[in-house]
Amino acid sequence: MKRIVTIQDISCIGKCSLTVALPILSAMGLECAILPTAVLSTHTMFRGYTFRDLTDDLTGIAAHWEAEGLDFAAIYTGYLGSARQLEIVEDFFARFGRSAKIVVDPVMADNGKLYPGFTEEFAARMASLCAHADIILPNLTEASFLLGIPYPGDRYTRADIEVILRRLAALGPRVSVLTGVSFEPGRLGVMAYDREDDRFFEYYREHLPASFHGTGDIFASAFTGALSRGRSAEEAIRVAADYTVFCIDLTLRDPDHRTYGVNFEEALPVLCAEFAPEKLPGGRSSSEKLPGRS
Ligand code: PXL
Repeated sequence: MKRIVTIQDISCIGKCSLTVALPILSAMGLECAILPTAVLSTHTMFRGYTFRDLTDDLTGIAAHWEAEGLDFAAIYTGYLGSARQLEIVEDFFARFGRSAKIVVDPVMADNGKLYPGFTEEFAARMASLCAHADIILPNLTEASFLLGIPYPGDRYTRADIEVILRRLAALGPRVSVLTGVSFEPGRLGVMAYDREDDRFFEYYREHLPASFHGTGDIFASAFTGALSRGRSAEEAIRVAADYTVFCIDLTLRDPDHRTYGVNFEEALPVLCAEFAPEKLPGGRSSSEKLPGRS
């Protein structure tokens, strides 16, 4: 089994960051180590959240793992809370990045605005972190802050998006995956650019009439999982977009749904099935009942 590590916060309530990454990556058949950057009572869209900064623990944890000779097939970073944490993560890439695919989700903004606590200076530092990544996964707002350009809102053409993707590629990553792109009413999706192959690819689904926190983390987790299980970046985008849309759809079907995050839990069996072993012990197929159940 491959081991990967994800570096982001624990929002105790909120269905985002580590509380979605860990279950999703486990369901996809990956050992998922975690490097928690902070513990918050909720994600930052609630008012009055608590915040325990774990910056001082990160280097010691990394040094212990290095002393143990541990390595990772992939390193996946999400929400990082300060410029100091970006520096520590850069050091982590230097220690463990040689044999690992590095996926950076530059979590910091959405809908044209930075999340609470983030600054344009932080965004510029995040752009430097992206230089070390194999793949980056910004939404359109984050891409604008990374590049220091105005957020285009919904007034853009395919040519504009191609320019943005080429400029993201110039930061350094091989593949830039831009989420939340729409060229047609009712359709929303992802457009990506592979710098080495000089190739664009894209995938769109129906635009469901709601927006929830944590869906970017769900997409990034499922994407990193699919990539780590051997799928190409293009296939991983499909897996991740289909799973994310399924989670949103399930959520909207429940009139009593939570407002702070989506129902990714009841959608997990879809991912489990997609990545199930061909044969279970005793020659059972993965669709059969567990041993011992009648
Ligand atoms: O979903 C991204 C995210 C992760 N972690 C924290 C957040 C957010 C988005 O608001 O507040 C703490």
